[in-house]
Amino acid sequence: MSDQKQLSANEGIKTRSNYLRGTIAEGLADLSTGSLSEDDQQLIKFHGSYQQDDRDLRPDRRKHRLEKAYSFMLRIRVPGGIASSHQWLETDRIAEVYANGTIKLTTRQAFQLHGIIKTNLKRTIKEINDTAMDTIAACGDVNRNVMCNPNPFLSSIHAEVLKAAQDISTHLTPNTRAYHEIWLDGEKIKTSEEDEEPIYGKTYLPRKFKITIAVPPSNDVDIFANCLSFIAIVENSKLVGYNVAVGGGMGMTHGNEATFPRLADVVGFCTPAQVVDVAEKVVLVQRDFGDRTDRKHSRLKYTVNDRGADWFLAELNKYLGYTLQPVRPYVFKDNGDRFGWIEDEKGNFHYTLFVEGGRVLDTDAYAMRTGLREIAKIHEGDFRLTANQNVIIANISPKKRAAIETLLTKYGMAKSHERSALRLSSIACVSLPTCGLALAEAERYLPDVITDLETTLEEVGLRHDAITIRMTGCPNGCGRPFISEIGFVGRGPDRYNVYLGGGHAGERLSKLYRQDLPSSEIKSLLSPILSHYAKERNTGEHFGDFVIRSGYVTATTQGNDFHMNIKNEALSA
Ligand code: SRM
Ligand code: SF4
Repeated sequence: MSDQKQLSANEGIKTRSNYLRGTIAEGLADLSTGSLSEDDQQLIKFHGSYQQDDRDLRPDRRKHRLEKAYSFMLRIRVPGGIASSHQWLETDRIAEVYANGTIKLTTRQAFQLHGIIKTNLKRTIKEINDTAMDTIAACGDVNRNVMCNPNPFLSSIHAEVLKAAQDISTHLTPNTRAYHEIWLDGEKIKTSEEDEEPIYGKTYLPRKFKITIAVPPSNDVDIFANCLSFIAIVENSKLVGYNVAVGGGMGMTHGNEATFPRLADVVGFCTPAQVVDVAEKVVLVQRDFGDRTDRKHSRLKYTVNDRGADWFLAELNKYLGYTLQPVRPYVFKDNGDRFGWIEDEKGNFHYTLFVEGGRVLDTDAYAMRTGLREIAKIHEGDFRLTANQNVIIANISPKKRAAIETLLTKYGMAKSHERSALRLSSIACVSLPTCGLALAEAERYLPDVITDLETTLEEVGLRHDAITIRMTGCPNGCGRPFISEIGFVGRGPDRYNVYLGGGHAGERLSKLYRQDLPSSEIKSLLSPILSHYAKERNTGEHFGDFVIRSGYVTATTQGNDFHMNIKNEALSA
């Protein structure tokens, strides 16, 4: 990008931060406020935390001239989404003691805790690290939690793929000792020369960076929405390597046509031995060519889009010093989870539990958090977080199955997989009240929208048909709404843009169908389309394909078509 343009403010913050230290330690000690300085609020993201405030409380706090109700969100990295029973129990305990008593399972297979006050932040991070988990690089301009298909069916392939995800995650974890110094009372460095970042350098990446690995036919980690993905290629029951995909992403800004969601391009193939090297070199190309002048244009998707996938591949090959092989064939069938019980090739059992909106909590009617805690106390296998915000109670030995089934029944979870296929295919981002960027509700509202639509589904016989449905409170796209078959994206209080026609396997972007729709009109808008689908779909035809064939929307193939298509549409109701 142009060298003439001024670097974005965050570049200065990173440069001055002495490898991410800033004045975080001093800010934590300042008891006169619940917040940190503005620069430290940016830096603390690299340590896995966001400063937030409870937006429900804002009017009252304002009325009483009080500082906003500041607290911190912590994101716990879980590479590949696998946590032990001990880690589950500890996360549950920490959520109770320091956070708001809930655990959010995120769309990137991580845990999030909300509502931690500043004075508790350090001990919370320390206790998370005591469980062999951490929060470093869960956020910030670095590589984030590496996702990996949690598939327990092909256990031998899965073990190899998970190892690759963990190796990539470790290799790309920032080197700075700031994290240990600030949160874990690690020894302080004497001069900044003692620290170095061999991969990232002093200013890290231009923007956040996201990596996934998928094992076809499941695309449950939504590879096309990520900066870099590896698609496992299995031939004769052996993992022979990975297709490499670059340049996906979701975030856009309403009214800014220079921003758009984009699908990743599949550009080549590498062997299992090359996978960490390829990940590193893709990061380096983005480090060196990504736009550091405009944070709305600084994700890898824009580097690939502006210069072209062929340019990117050629540059990547130069950095690698060898040439990626041609892409191998693969097929994705869906991007959802397989709910309920399954038995794997070794005779172990796995139960995928539906967790609405990814929020693990107890209510009067449903003590899911307690139930999962009781299960974790006896479970000898692991917990696998899915990128659809659900959890697999995985690797249950035959002798433990009955006891776990009894607990699932006792706490009302045993039939979670019998909900409507629409609900089981839903994702909602956090949104209000904690997300500072939310324009409308998501996690607290999508369940009601689905309840409304379920009456139509029952009437027209679609209860068991999986249609992906996702809602986000703003167009940043944390629930990946632009690749779901039905997507709602917040515009303002109680108003949504409605997108239709995403691919059932997350392989196609959706299209804007209605702009700024009042939430009260969602059911009347969608029910006739669902009825039409029930009557006139072809055998096996997915909803996203049907709405395109029937002319509700036209297909969007790539991010830069996104707004062009919007302009071509008659969007008024
Ligand atoms: Fe996200 C920012 C929550 C996955 C794109 N995201 C945020 C923040 C931190 C708001 C902020 O910056 O102040 C949200 C915190 C809300 C809260 O109260 O907890 C937030 N994002 C989430 C989570 C928790 C949503 C969820 O309900 O599961 C997900 C955490 C993932 C994780 O464990 O790391 C989450 N965010 C995503 C995804 C999906 C994915 O990665 O597969 C995306 C779209 C993919 C992508 O990156 O393009 C996503 N989040 C964003 C963006 C837009 C980035 C962009 O390129 O424009 C922002 C805003 C930003 O970075 O400026 C954002
Ligand atoms: Fe917040 Fe928007 Fe992400 Fe939802 S999509 S969590 S509202 S940033």
